[in-house]
Amino acid sequence: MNTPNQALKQWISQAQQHLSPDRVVWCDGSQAEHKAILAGMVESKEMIPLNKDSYPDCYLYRSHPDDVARAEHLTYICTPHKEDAGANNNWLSPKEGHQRVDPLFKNCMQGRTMYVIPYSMGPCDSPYAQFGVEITDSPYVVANMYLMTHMGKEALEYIDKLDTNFVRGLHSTGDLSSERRWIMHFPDEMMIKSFGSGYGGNALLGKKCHALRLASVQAKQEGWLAEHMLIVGIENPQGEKTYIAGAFPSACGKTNLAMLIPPNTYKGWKVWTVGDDIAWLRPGADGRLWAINPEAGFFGVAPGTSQQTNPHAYNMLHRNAIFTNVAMTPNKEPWWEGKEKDDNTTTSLTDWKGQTHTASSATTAPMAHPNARFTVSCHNCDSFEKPGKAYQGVPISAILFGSRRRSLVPLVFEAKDWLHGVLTGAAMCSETTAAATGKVGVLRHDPMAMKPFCGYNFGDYWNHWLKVGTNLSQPPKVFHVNWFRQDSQNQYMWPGFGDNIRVLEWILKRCHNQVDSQETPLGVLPLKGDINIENTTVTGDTLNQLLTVNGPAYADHLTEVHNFFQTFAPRNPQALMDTCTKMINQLKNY
Ligand code: SAT
Ligand code: MN
Repeated sequence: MNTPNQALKQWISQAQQHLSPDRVVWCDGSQAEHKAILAGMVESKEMIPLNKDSYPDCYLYRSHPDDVARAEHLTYICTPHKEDAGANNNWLSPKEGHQRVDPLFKNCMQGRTMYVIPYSMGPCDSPYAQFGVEITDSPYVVANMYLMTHMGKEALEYIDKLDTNFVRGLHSTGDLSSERRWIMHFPDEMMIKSFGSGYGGNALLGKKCHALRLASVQAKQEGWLAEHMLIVGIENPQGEKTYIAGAFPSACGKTNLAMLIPPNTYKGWKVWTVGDDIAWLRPGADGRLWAINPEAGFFGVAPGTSQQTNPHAYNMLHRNAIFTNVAMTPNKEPWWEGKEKDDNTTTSLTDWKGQTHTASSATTAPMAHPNARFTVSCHNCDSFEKPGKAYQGVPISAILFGSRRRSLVPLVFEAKDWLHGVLTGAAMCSETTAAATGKVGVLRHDPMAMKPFCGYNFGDYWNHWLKVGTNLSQPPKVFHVNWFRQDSQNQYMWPGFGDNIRVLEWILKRCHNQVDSQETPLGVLPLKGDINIENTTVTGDTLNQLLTVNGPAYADHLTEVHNFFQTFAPRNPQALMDTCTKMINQLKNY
């Protein structure tokens, strides 16, 4: 393929010289190309075709066993000044960043194919689309980018006219050694260099690297926000749609919330899926915040996904899907923990590493990796709201911040105003999940669910959030939710999934000024009886517990949060510190 874009031409030719691939393939993004890539991987035994009848055009991919999640400790932001990356990021100077990875890339594609993937984040004709080109030697990446982005010929036509204004992403799986694995971001150069991992978040460079880490820096400069958020439209029985965006850490239910199906008693309610992972939010001329989903597919966590927990997701996985690190049944169907209700199948399964288990080799280890994933196009999803021509996005009425907290944090509360909302997001702590390498279940600070994804100093980030809000005449209301509270028997106290509509219903009523509430020092809480628990197993007593604010314990938590904010001094906003201090004092005696 040819391009009149001199900057692109030059970069590709430099890359080719440095990487020494056997051949270069420009991806056109056609279905025929996608099929051919998959067929090639079947031939080389990198992909296993799944059951043709029950899972047509579905494939299983098994990654290297040490390459199953994002590697946050190997992910760097390379800026001239360390303070611009902030204590929330690993930092190297751009010079050191390049020096660390460039030698690894030298001749790394000898004997391999170098794929050139032009892509757009957001529909190409959207005024908010951003373009990039990823170079990779991984056909798995090509196949996933086909599902996750708008890639190929059309994107290239836009890039042809862009001069240098596109992101350059260089990726090679290398030898997959975790000793030689780096994910480097160069915001000033709009460049990413990722070496040594084939895993989604590390290798599909349009996703976390471009659409969050680099885009967050660009958004700060241009007055918008690039966030780790789902976007949904909730339609009530009167046919009115209200859009909300929700920030939750990885593997905390964004996909489930984005595809929620209300219980039977919620007749006439419907949820439309706009996005499940990333939102680009811009102030509109009307003073509201407008959001687009820059992605074209879903890269979701498979374990736990079932006909009960997420019917839309479950249904969309039965055709044109790529499964990564799931288990497989003898008739070549994908399998994971929690797929079928009460299914305890562990024998005769082939686990995610390719080991087939018999009764005698039964093990308690999970058959699917806890971070096993599916990749599908958005168009597979029945509840997907298709973007229109020259797409400008949807107006956001509420922002949810959600963390995974077994104790302390109530089911829902509303922030008193934008400043308090920013504090609520910045104060988020959540238990770690299998989406990143490291221990699971450890409580850590995860402001706005952006700890792994904010491409610059959190202090500057919070200032930017405050600024964006003050420029909105109709800012979204901000809420905090926690679906994950547990009782003394470690049982979940809230049913979650489809029943979360009960909390969303209250949130919507708050957005439309249809329900009263009670003010507490933590925030605005529902009045007793305003969260509908009819036809659930939740008792009034449990709901009371879920909506109780433990003042002194919360004050302790916020004292720790205050210390955390302090680590971003002098860039942490004073207004945030003051509000936090005020809340601590009020909560102590509440
Ligand atoms: O692996 S990804 O980063 O793409 C998904 C996630 O962890 O949020
Ligand atoms: Mn995510």
